[in-house]
Amino acid sequence: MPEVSKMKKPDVKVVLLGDMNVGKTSLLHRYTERRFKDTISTVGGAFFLKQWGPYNISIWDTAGREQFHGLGSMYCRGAAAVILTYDVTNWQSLAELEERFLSLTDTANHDCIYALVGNKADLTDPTAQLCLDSDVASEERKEERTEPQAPSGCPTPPASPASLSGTPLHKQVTPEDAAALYGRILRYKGLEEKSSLPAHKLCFETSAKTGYNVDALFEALFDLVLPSILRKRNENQESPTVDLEECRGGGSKRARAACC
Ligand SMILES: Nc1nc2c(ncn2[C@@H]2O[C@H](COP(=O)(O)OP(=O)(O)OP(=O)(O)O)[C@@H](O)[C@H]2O)c(=O)[nH]1
Ligand SMILES: [Mg+2]
Repeated sequence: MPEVSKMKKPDVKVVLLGDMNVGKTSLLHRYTERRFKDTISTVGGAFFLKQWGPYNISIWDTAGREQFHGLGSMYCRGAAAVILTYDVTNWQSLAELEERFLSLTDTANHDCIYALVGNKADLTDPTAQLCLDSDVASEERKEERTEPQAPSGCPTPPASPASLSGTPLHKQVTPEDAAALYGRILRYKGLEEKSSLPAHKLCFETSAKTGYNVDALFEALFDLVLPSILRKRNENQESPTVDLEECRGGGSKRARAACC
């Protein structure tokens, strides 16, 4: 386990929120591990620290199950961006964002950025079945080399109902539905549409399964939270915190052991 004092301090926090089964954990796996793997329903929450240039970004994956609902606002505290995730084949998962999850973001930063992400696009949209990310493609080719029977190119791993039947599933949520919800989120936050980022910059359709649009989502958000990072760093410079470890000097090891 890494020594706590050596862990990098996150500059900013990004939180994944949304109903159970929409694919939050799978999106995080796809982005951080470049693959789609089996998941189990998340308990509580977990975070991943991403180095983005000189900055450290913590990405929090939260549980969508109702029993963990109370934790949501705690995870959103101080968030610079929230990824509100739904499943494009499940209308209720979009409705839940407004009914159950939006109020949890009241604890986020006042200038928090809200992205709406419709995952599982591979089930409805042939273009999302194609793997466009060259990194993802090369990782998956590596995996294929260990499984000689797999076809070449960029297949979608384990078979889904859509890929089995060859017929795309019915898309229950359109980009227009997502854009309309984005407008309502701005109103809920008391923000003017004219002075906010437009819906097309913050509404994404993704596939954690094929990697479609996943890098584009995270990287667009990281670019957008840069002002938050710079502001926080400036604030820290203006009111620097005292490093107690340094002040303790030679006695620091004993003090840490006693404390923990
Ligand atoms: N076809 C397809 N299936 C997906 C995709 N993303 C996730 N899944 C599947 O959807 C199911 C749920 O995925 P998770 O990532 O565990 O969902 P979650 O939102 O983290 O769920 P909770 O942790 O319970 O809140 C799993 O069976 C995944 O394999 C996707 O992009 N396409
Ligand atoms: Mg999960």
